[in-house]
Amino acid sequence: MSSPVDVDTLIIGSGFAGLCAAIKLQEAGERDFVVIEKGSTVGGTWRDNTYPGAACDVPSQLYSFSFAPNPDWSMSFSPQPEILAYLERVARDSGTLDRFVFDTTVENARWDGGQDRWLVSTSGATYAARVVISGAGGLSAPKLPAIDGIEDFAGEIFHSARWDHDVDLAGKRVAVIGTGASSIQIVPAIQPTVGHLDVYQRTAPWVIPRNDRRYPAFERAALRHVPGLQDLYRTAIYWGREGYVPAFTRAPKLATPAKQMALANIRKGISDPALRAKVTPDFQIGCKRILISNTYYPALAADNTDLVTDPIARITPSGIVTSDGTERAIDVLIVATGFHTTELPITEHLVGRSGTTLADRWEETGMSAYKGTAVADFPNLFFIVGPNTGLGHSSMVFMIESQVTYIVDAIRSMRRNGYSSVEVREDVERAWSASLQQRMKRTVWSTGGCASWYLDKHGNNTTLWPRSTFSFRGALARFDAGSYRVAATTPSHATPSSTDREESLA
Ligand code: N01
Repeated sequence: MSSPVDVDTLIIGSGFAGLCAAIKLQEAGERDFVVIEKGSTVGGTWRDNTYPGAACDVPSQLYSFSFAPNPDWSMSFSPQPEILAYLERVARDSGTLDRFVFDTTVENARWDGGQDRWLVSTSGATYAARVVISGAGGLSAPKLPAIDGIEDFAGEIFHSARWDHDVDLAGKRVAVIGTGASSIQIVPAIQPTVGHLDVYQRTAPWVIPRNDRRYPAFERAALRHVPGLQDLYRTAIYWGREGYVPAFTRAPKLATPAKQMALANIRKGISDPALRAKVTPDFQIGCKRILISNTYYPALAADNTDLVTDPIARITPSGIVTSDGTERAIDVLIVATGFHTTELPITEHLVGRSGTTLADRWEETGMSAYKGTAVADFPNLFFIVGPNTGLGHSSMVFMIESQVTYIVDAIRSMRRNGYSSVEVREDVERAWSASLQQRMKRTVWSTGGCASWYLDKHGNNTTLWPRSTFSFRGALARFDAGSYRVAATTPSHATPSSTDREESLA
């Protein structure tokens, strides 16, 4: 076997998270890194989700890197192709792409305590990395429903995140299972094309209007040329969104205006009282992700659409049978049933200091990580978009940038202080998680009367951040070595970064 490629930092994934880490490491003078990416290009979830109607439900002025503003967004909520093109451009302009290894999957990463290195085997080379950063993302592994007979379906079948563009839906009998964020974008996009559409709803979501608009040319020109204007947009959107936090975390009654908007959205889009009743949720708004659409309800009300609320009993080779015994024949089955969120798949491949995979450790305890970033027993491993970093109201890019600041500071601090490993103290991690779970008790996600993918099998919310995003940023502003067990560098690994070398020559 050939010897591993020595690298200082190995980043897994090249979506917003991995790309941000690469750019910020480079800016910090840390040039000895690789980015391992299973796909053929950057973009992560924005590369994989190409379904018709895919768009962001956070305004792009905020859902973009603070250090790479884009005055050319065509809409206030950008469509997926524009976001992907943005990420590709940012990656190209950053000058980091030569360190990206595409079409390569991380198969196993094992901590070698003797060397204070991660031994990372991939479908290509094997690497010995001082630090591993996982930007593998929370929405990367599609979840297929465990429905009897699904594997016997003889027509076309695909998940929303693996859209099969070779399948022509025109005139076909199509079923969509699920009514989450992906489905409510897909349904109105395909309803005018298909012959007949059955939408299988298990739980009705709350859907408020999407106040989207096209940016006229003069506004885009102003955003490009007027100094500070884009920052102003971003700041206004940020604080507008941040204003929703108390409604989720402390006082769900504050969401009453949103509920009124959602009910008005139903009345506007649907005239049939029976259908209105079917789509009206029976839990508190905010308990599940609040969705935004002006076109979803009209698409459900269209003549060629049926909303099916009887539970699915089984799938046959030619259709779907509901619990009342009705079989609806279909040609194409679209599965919009979400992702594995509370058991991040990458964790099956990460083996820590004590020889246990992170998946096994979390199987017992549920997901937890100090500051959503570091886990005891897994030295020199940092997560981006780790446990309890998700948001329902604002931009994940803000959270990603906060975590990357912390991680880059950790790496620089390791170098400056000669640490060969840093491992968060178990008591610190436990106290962090206990305090988050304590806060969770008052949130609408726990009290709102719904079951959601935010909650794990123990009933704990291990996905969302239950405070303001600026408090998250504050908590991650600097690497706090005191919360970690640190080990001193072995001489062979005491390599200064390029910047440190430059500083020491100055
Ligand atoms: O997945 P979901 P998604 N039988 O898990 C139903 C992000 N996102 O892909 O509610 C029948 O939300 C399930 O029913 P229930 C965003 O963070 C962002 O739509 O569990 N139905 C639900 O209706 C989002 O939250 C954008 O009862 C079954 C649906 O499938 C996340 O991705 C756009 C079932 C799954 O909804 C996931 O969204 C799209 C079964 N066995 C997505 N199993 C933006 O705009 C599941 N369901 C940024």
